[in-house]
Amino acid sequence: MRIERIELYHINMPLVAPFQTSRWIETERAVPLVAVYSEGLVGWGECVASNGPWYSYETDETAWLILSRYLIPMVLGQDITDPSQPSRLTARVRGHNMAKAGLEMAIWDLLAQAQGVSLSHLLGGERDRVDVGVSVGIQPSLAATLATIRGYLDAGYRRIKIKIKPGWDVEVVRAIRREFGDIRLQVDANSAYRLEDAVPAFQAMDDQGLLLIEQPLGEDDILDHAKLQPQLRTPLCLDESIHSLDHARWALETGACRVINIKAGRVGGLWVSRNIHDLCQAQGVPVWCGGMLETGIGRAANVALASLPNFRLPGDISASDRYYHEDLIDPPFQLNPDSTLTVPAGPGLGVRPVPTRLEKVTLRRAEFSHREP
Ligand code: NPQ
Ligand code: MG
Repeated sequence: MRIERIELYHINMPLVAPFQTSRWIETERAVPLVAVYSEGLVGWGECVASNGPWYSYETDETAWLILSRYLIPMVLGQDITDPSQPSRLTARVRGHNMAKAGLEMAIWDLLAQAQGVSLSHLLGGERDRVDVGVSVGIQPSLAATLATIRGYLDAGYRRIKIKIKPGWDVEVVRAIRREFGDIRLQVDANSAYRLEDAVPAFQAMDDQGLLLIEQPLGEDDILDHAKLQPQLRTPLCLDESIHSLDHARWALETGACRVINIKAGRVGGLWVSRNIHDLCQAQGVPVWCGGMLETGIGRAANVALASLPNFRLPGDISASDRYYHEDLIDPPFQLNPDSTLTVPAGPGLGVRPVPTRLEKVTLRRAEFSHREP
């Protein structure tokens, strides 16, 4: 399929409540959306870069720049026939994985639509529903944390992840266990610890039956995680540290983790995500799908990705109303009673923005067309 025209939308969506991690707070979600046109079809992609360089160096503004100036010109006018092509066409750009992934998602949506198959099918997915959980931000108090978790359990979520930081960790986990017993529970530090603090902090939690401890150490670290993991029974899971298939291989070879969180945005797209999935599957290492507070567009891609067989732990892929009063898509994603989301069965992503809703949240728009040489 020849890529004829691309539109970028810079949107901003208010969150239902602020989301606080160990290191920053998100109150709204400003992201670039990508629409790719070919042969009368349109494919949609969401770029998950944050409003500020807190989770990674990418922001909505850097992604907009890199997409406009470099990535979009690399694919415009190209004839795309297989799903590894977007990654290869943009490989010359160093980093900026979220920008790459947003564009690639739109092209995969287009390719799947052209073949008349779902994105899940194109990826090699095998499930029609995926297990999901909810990620609970750091709350103002322990009582607020327990109340928030109770609300999500009542809503039907059967896996809880809490954000932790030094001083907000062991006691919170113990209190959750006292209140809710042996629910499926995991913690995410977003790299707030150093090795010397992490050893005592996580040894103190090692008897709490946690599913995993996510990214305790540096966002660019593998070596110290490899020193920490052997001192714990609980599996470590890397998130921020894994940006490529090589990073995943290094983490597994050094024993830095026993689980990997896959976010297509962080690793540069669905093609790399699937390769990391396959590597982990071959080595018996489970993966799960992370979340970046996506709108329905990015959420649909996450659900499709999580339908692959080695996604063996519940994803951070909550229903739309966990984050937004009104999603871009209609109907929004809703939680099934068994704590799953249904994988869209329609062609491509199986969802698209409602034009009037997109218009309401759009800050600016840009259009790129291929000029015949
Ligand atoms: C994580 N997500 O697993 C991330 C952190 C996170 C659901 O816990 C904008 C950009 C908002 C990046 C919110 C969850 C974000 C973001 C949260 C990353 O570490
Ligand atoms: Mg994380």
